Amino acid sequence: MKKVILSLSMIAMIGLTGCNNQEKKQTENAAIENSKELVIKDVSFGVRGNCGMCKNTIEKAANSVDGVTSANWDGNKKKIDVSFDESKTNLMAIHNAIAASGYDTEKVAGSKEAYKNLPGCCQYDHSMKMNQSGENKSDNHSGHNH
Ligand SMILES: [Cu+2]
Repeated sequence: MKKVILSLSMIAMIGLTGCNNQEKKQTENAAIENSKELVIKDVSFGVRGNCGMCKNTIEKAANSVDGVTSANWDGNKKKIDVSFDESKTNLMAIHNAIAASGYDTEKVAGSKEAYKNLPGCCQYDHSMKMNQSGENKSDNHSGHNH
């Protein structure tokens, strides 16, 4: 009986130490995806854009890549979360597809031709900051981790 209580409290402790739960969540999601016997990889990277129409265009471009299972562009953070089957495509193919639709990504500059054909409201500022997640920067919560 003591042993059971001991191991239970250990499990509880392991659970509580996960304060940095963002990363943990992602690995949990990946584990769920993997159980479908697909090699699904989750990535996110910066993509410039303005509005809901941009969101449609960007996500459509990403989804047009064979092997992409989901794409979600965040207009506030200027970044996209993409899940894709690693056996079917790769990260650069997704960058290239989005760039071809006229949008700058972190790695590939958007097609100028496609950009010219975007609606006026979508002609985003090329100096716009991308990927404003604060994930890899100290985001002024200096001193405490959460
Ligand atoms: Cu737009």
